[in-house]
Amino acid sequence: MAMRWKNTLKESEATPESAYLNRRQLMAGAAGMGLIGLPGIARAETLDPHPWEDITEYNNYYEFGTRKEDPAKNAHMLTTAQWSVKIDGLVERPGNYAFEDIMAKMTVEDRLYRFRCVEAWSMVIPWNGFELRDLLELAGVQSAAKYVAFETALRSDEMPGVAYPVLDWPYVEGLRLDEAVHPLTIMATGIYGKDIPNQNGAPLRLVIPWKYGFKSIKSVVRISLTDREPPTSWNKANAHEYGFYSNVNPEVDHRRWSQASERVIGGGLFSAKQPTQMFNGYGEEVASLYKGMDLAVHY
Ligand SMILES: Nc1nc2c(c(=O)[nH]1)N[C@H]1C(S)=C(S)[C@@H](COP(=O)(O)O)O[C@H]1N2
Ligand SMILES: [Mo]
Repeated sequence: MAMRWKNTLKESEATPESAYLNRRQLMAGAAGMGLIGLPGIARAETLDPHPWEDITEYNNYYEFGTRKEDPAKNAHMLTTAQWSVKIDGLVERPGNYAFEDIMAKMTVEDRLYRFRCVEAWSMVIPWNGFELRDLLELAGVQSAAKYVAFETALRSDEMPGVAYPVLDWPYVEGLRLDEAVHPLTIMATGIYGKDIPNQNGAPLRLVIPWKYGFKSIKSVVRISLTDREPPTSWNKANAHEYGFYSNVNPEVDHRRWSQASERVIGGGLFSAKQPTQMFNGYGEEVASLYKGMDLAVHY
């Protein structure tokens, strides 16, 4: 890739929360920095981030319960101190990477992304995070690696939801290597410039903006490079409804509901509906990854 993809301001020029809420101010800042021509910046023009409350009080994090309000109530139980990520499999430098050591080496950026859940709702979230490819580079990916597997912490004493066999715990996810090293794919560590709340997947969670939300696995403790497509939690739970790819696609419906439109979270009773975009609006950047693939087969 010729140019490092950035869609918002650098951390050193971090925009305060109030400025995020003022689109004109945000755009004025971007114009001042001469970034308007970049694809992501142009997109920022039409994106209004959701309020902090929507992002942190309406969550899916089944380890803390299956109701949308459960994670905000229960996730405080999760201990995030002394966090480390085990990176293993087909890498040059396997080991336990302490969260602090990772953060010391990574470049944290602001990324304002659309977020589309497979349940047909959406939000716009101002993440802070680093590109996953930089972390993978730290561990050194071997040439035989083709996929990346991810695992969430499993702590029965801190996670009341894992007492119920809703999913086969721990929560696991996976990406093809080219998806994992795509510059849009980040490990998020913050929202609105604050540390990411536990209910959103502290201290670090994956975000792949062109895929359904369940691919964005929370509170990651292990990343394994493999040569085979790894198992994923929702696919194991119901393979007919949830595939490995799970790219946002308005033309391929869920078995039980349409994916053509989405409910925009917020606005109470009058919560708006909007048409869902192919690859959640990121087709320009990612469609080439799926050239020649039948996306109705590889859903
Ligand atoms: N470990 C884990 N990760 C998870 C989930 C989960 O239940 N457990 N839910 C997924 C789903 S379905 C969605 S929509 C997003 C929600 O992220 P948010 O709460 O930050 O909006 O997290 C995803 N990551
Ligand atoms: Mo979801």
